[in-house]
This record gives sequence, structure tokens and C-alpha cells, in this order.
Amino acid sequence: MNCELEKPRHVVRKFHSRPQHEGVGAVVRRSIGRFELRYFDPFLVLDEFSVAAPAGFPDHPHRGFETVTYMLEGAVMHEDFQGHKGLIKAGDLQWMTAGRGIVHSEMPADQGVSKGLQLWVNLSSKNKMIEPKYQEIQSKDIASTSKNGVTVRVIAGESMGIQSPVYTCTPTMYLDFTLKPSSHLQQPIPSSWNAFVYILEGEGIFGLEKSGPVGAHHVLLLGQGDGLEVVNRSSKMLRFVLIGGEPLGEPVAQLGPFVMNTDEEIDQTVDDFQYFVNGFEKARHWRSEAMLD
Ligand code: FJE
Ligand code: FE
Repeated sequence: MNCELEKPRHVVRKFHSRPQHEGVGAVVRRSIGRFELRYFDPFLVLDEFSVAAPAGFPDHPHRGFETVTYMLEGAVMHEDFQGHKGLIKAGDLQWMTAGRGIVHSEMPADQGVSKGLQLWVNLSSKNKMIEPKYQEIQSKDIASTSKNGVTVRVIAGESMGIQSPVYTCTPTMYLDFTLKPSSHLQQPIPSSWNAFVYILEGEGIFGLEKSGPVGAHHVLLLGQGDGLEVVNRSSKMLRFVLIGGEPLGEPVAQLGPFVMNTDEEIDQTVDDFQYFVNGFEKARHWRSEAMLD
């Protein structure tokens, strides 16, 4: 063991995420953000998405939060109304702070099916109207280390002695773990944070040993404590992400891709978007190349 936890967190809620349709012909398994789990402060959405041309997520706006796209297979072409454009390939990360406003398209750019995770992290009232910003990291540059059968890729925060360069407006940890059969893990998590696990592959025992194994496409909300204990008692690889963040403790007013604190701010946002003001100026004439094809 790399450390000893004093009070390991237990799983307090568990959901299986079934495929549903989103965007235009795309399929997502939504864990956070589904009806039974509207909000897990500061997290608004976690989607495991699968998309193949001609399906995708064509031109749409965001305000008041961040989208974090982590590709698992294939690639997504991203294009926004400021002329920011690029390919997000398998293993790559795009941490997009929409702030006061982004309009963009996210379309598959590979033969076959492109897959990934998209997380929506809420911004505090003081950060909702900041300038949009991107942090983009290629797969080869994502901090990673292995020890005793456990591999971690550090998307945000710190694990096993290594740190991500990503700046998180809302304090956030995002760790991609792979555990070989018979390996186990102890990962500290700040006690005041909300944290959850989403399983990508294989099965593992999370929290209490007697709780039994949980498999792919499940989301596990963790209760109070100072960290997470996981063991892989199966004969296959276990891969999951551990995501945690400091709760904002603020009211949430949401209308689709706009997330503010009050209904008045949502009304203002709808007006801003409709009249191309307060950060949406460039939306007036912009269409993605994907839409012009
Ligand atoms: C969106 C419906 C949507 N999950 N995962 C409504 F589908 C979207 C949206 C996405 C999305 C995009 C990617 Cl690349 C991956 C996603 C939802 O774009 F923003 C709204 N409002
Ligand atoms: Fe988007």
C-alpha cells in the first residue's frame, strides 16, 4: 500500500448507465445529470459517448461551466466560433472553460466509432462569466505512472506522486486508473469533496470488501471519508475514473447548455445568445465547417 487511509469512503449510491440518444444521432451513457441524479455538486453531467459519422454534436452554445472531453477511442474534431479548432484523439484531453460563452461543434473524425467521456464541471458565480479558455493535452503528455499493477493517468489533480498541469477553476481531481488482476489501490481524496467512480472496463470492489464487485458502465457515489480503497479480485483488467471536486454550495439554474445561479440569469443568457451580445457576438455569422459541408 502506498498510504494508509483513516476513514475509507464507502459507496452510498450506485446506478447503471444505459445508452440514450443525444446530440444528432449520437449515443451517450449518462451517469451524472440523469433524472435520478440531476446534480452532484460541482458536477453537472458525465457522459460516456459513442459517435460515428454522420452523427455528432453540431453547432451549440455553452455558458457558466466547463466541458472536459477525454477521448478513449477514435477522434473528435472540435471547432469554435473564435476560430479555435483541433482534433482530440484517443488518450487526449480537452479542458474547455466555456465561461461567458462558447459556440462550438464536436464531430467524430475517424473511421468507425469514436468514444470518450465528457464531464461538465460547474463554475462558481464569480467564475461563470470569465473569458473562455482551453487547456489541451495530448495523450503522450498526460502525466502517468505505474506501480504494483496499478497505472494512473492524472487528468487533473495529483496521484501516486505525480501531478497534472491542468488548472481547475473549481478544485477538481480526475484520475484514470487501470488495475491488473489481484492489484489494489488506496487513493486519498480531500474530505470535504464530493467524489464518484465511473467504471469503464472489467469489475472491481470499491470501498467495503464485502460490498461485492461492480462492473462497467456503473457510477458509484462515494460517502464521507478521506479516500478510496479498490481491489481487483477478477481475472481481467479493471479500468475506472475517479472524479472529485469541492462542492460550490450554490443554487443551480439550468436550461440545457446554459448553467447559471438564478432564473433571471438564465433569461439574460437566452437573450444574450439570441441577440449575439455579452460574449456571443461571434455567433452571429459563424457556422462550423462541419455544418457548411
Ligand atoms: C449539449 C445535448 C447534447 N454529451 N458528450 C444537449 F448532446 C450536448 C452535447 C454533449 C456532448 C458532446 C460530446 Cl463531444 C460528448 C456530450 C452531450 O454537446 F451540449 C446539449 N446542450
Ligand atoms: Fe459542447
